Amino acid sequence: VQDGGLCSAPGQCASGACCSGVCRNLLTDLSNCGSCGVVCTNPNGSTSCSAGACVPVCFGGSNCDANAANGCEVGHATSPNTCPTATHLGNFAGDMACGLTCASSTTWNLVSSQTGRSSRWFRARALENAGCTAPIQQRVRLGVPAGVDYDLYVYTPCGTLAGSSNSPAGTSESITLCVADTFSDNSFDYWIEVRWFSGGSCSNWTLEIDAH
Ligand SMILES: [Ca+2]
Ligand SMILES: [Ca+2]
Ligand SMILES: [Ca+2]
Repeated sequence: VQDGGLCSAPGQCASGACCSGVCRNLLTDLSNCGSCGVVCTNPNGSTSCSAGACVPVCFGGSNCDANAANGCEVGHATSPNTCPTATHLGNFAGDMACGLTCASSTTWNLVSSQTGRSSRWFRARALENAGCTAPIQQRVRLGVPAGVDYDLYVYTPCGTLAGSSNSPAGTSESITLCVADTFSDNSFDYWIEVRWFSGGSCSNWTLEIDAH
């Protein structure tokens, strides 16, 4: 019996195997690759069955579980949320000068740290706490593993770009936000986009927010 023909036992097939009553070529069949029932899939790229093994090609994802049959199961390109549904990380002090004596506070304090392997949205609020005349600042940094290119964008508010950082693959990104002090409350909200650009990695990016 030739491939695609009905069979009732493995020995009946001219080549390949008898899978669920049909002769299949286990060397090339995407739905029976290597053995009956092994399906080659890839949610982030393409795949093929070659010499009885699934061969995924990643695009916007990575194969991190050593299972070629499910392809590049970690997706980098697709974000689980959007600017309006960004994850709120908190309210953080932004005054460059703090306290009763208005001492300078030019050092940065790490106030939030996040990790991930896909594009992602966050938001936070920079607070003006001191009456001193000093800019309100916040710094956003993105650590990027080798082999993948993520870029960093900040918006105030959604849809209005306030800053971007677009370094090559494997290179960290950084954006400093600075608002001049006036007599009114200069606290401000900002939205952060971690956006995959190219490449892939099974290691996490690390997003860090520095405040004063
Ligand atoms: Ca996999
Ligand atoms: Ca980049
Ligand atoms: Ca003010």
